[in-house]
Amino acid sequence: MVMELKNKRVLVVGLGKSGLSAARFLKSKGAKVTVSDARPATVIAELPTLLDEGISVEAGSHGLLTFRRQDLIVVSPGVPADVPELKQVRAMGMRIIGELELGASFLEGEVVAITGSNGKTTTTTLVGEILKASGRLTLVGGNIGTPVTEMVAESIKLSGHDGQTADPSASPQDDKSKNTAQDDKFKGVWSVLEVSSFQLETVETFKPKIALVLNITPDHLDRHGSFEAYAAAKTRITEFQTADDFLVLNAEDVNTQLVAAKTKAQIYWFSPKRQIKQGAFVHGESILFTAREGGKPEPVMPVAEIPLAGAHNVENVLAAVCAARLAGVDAKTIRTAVRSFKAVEHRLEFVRELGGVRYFNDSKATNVDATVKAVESFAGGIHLILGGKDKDSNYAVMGQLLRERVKTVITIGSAAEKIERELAGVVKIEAAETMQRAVALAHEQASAGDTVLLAPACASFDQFENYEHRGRVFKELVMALR
Ligand code: UMA
Repeated sequence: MVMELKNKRVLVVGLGKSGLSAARFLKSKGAKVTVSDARPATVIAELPTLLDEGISVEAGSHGLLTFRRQDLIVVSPGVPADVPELKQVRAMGMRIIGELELGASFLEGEVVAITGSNGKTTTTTLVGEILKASGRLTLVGGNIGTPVTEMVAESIKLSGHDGQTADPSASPQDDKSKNTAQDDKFKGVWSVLEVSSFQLETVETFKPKIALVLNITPDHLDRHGSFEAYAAAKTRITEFQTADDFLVLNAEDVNTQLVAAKTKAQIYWFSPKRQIKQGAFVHGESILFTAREGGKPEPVMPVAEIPLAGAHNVENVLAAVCAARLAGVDAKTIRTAVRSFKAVEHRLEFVRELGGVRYFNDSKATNVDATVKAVESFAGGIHLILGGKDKDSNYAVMGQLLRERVKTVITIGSAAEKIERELAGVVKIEAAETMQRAVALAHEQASAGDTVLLAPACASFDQFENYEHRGRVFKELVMALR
């Protein structure tokens, strides 16, 4: 259902990437737009341009009066639900949605939505690559970096529509028949969206054709308050799905199994360990897919052809295989696209080899589980850079694994002291404070055959703009080593 926005008073809260895109999108739909950002006006570079565009800006703090005057509020993902002004207007019955909800309700075509504590970006990129390789008109965005409201215009253009939302009950097969007069390969527009718990918290109709929950392990506990609340936010990916939709879940992750109880969608499972009745799994050396319970498994590709390091990437590929088969892509195209897939920047990205030491950048490992997966990707001899901004995480749970595989932990950032306390006696620890010192220390300590791994288990915001910035700084320092 298309949201009527013309002449509506809409407030956008937060003026980062999402807020900026949402504000411009709303303006283009004829809304009277105000944005409110807690940062002072002097540091908001876009402020003069926004004013020129006819968008009002409140900066420095959020004003209750501004919030009360609206017909609709659109929040950026990074704005917590318990901001006092939001709490007050919510209690008054004000409609509050997120940028994902706003953008997705205007997207043309079908949506594949991917969430999980780890692997989201790799799987989103991979599904996007497979759909593109199959000839489908494919857009990729969401938490991965492109706000959904920024994708809307392109989805409308690609669909050849005039901006009217397509029949939401149409299946991919219907799309195919609708377009037979055009290029045979045309099967409608597909938007592949990485979606975070922050974005899912504020959905009210979001209904992906295919939803994937890769895994649910502790993350963002500082924002959600508890693991249960975090898992509940992730579960909302399937809340509005119906029996015509598909939900892909990890058979080896007990927390995604709980999502199964909450869905009306058709469930497909994936597992690297056991045969699955409906979904994708590893059998011997191969990945197989079973389209329906009782059906014959079809071979998709040998596991050895996956060009990404780490057992977790086998799971990501299995999830992508499910999504792609459900979108109607044949096994041969999937195999070719996976084989030519390159590791995504900052996800277990190989940087260089120097003196027999291999350097890997996994700056996207912003929680403990991601770090565990990164460490598990190497047999031993690891010099691990840990630290950054803590998210109420428990680092002690890594103790056994680090004892087995890590030679030195090198700490950086504001979480360093907590990490050192929780891992004391487990493994040799060196305090470096800065990334520059950490890379120098790692270089000093590592010998031929070792691995230096940045997989910090923390957010980056104490010392860097974001995890990409942290990863780039690490890579530059590594490339400068002689
Ligand atoms: N702000 C307020 N009031 C508040 C809190 C924040 O005004 O109470 C303002 C800040 O001053 C700032 C703005 O809000 O100006 C930031 O908004 P934001 O944090 O939502 O950041 P965006 O730039 O809009 O980026 C968001 C996602 N960020 C977060 O979820 C924190 C990006 O995901 C996403 O790529 C982008 O939208 C486009 O969709 C990043 C992320 O870290 C990569 N995601 C988390 C993760 O992957 O773990 C969930």
